Amino acid sequence: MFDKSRKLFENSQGVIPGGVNSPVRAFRAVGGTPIFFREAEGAYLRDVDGNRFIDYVGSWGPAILGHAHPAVVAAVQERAAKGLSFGAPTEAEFELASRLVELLPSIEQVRLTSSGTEATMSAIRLARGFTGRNKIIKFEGCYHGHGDALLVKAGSGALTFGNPSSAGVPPEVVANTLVLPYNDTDSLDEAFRNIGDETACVIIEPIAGNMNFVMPAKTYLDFLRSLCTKYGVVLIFDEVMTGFRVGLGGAQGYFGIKPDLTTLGKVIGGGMPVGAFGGRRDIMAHLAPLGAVYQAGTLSGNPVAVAAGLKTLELIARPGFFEALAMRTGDLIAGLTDAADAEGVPFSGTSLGGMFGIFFRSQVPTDYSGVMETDRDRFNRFFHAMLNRGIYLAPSAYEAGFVSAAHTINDIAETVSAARASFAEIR
Ligand code: KE4
Repeated sequence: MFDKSRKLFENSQGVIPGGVNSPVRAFRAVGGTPIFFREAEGAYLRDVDGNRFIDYVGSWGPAILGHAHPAVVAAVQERAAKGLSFGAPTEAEFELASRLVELLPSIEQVRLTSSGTEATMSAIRLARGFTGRNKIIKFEGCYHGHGDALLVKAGSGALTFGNPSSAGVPPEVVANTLVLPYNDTDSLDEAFRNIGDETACVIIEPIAGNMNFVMPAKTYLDFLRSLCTKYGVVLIFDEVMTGFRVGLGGAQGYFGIKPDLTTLGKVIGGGMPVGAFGGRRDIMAHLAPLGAVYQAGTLSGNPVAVAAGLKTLELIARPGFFEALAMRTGDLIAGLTDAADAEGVPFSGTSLGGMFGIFFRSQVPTDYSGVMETDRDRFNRFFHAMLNRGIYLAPSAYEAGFVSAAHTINDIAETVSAARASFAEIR
């Protein structure tokens, strides 16, 4: 079933570390051999062995329209024929910036990058330059890309600063990064009382999609917003994953909370390399060439990538798009939950817009410790049972899942049927 993937994986490990260009693709969490894909269309992936899968990864979020949407492909082809990159301003990046400003009221100005990591790394440098402060706060279970200051694990005590979570990150680089429990107001209150005046920014996933799918309490985010305002701390919503995925207004629109800066990626590139960070004009004014905070990128605002992003944003802004997507995703979660119940497997699921989480645990977790209580071994067996039935889930128990506008009612039914058999297999 996966012979060619196995052979390709063996070969690629000779020239690419671990055979992959991003660790989560290596199937280390779930075991087995990563699947090498040849092509994709709509809700379906086709691997090098010719197997077809219904895709619930969607390139980790970007494929919200489904793969190879004809209008997006045409926009890319048309733009590419006029030149791939100029390293100079183009009208298209002005259009994309204008569209982001129009869609997210908290964004008065925005700068484009080529990845989410660049966006978050730049946003933190900007917050530090704007406030003149060095400390930053992030949360356990949240991931913001592989920028050094954010590769940090919680310190031993509640208020002890982080230690590197990766080799190659000097301790002094994360000595100013405090890691707090997610969705916990007491630790937030204590931290701000102790270091609020020295803190440049808080960066948070307003819905945590990197410890599966964890929705914080609105009161928690409201409290965070009020503390940042009180202490002059820049509130950064990292919406690289949630932006234009949970709704047209992102998580900030869903919760009705205005961050000072927002980072974006994934959907805004429609599958091509685009990231962005933006927000209050008075903060963005500190960016070079206007201000003293340096930030740059050869391919930032690349016209071909921007063309894919512009067309994607145009199509998802159509009336009823997110209502239909949310309904389809909700149908998936309801079907999976019924199937698990029927087989007596402890399971729970939740979703918002086109993003979902599934847990081998009876209740949906509300924080990192709750996620750690889920039955990871059972998830891994379920992952492979579904893979063998033509369903491609995220290869980790700690990742969110994604539905596209191309997923049909029949795709959901096929997925639920495969899940029923898979739950029976792993019971
Ligand atoms: P990139 O540098 O991978 O474009 O974006 C980093 C990033 C920043 N912020 C959030 C909230 C993110 O989810 C991400 C990247 N997400 C992962 C999926 N968990 C990308 C997959 C991968 O690392 O290969």
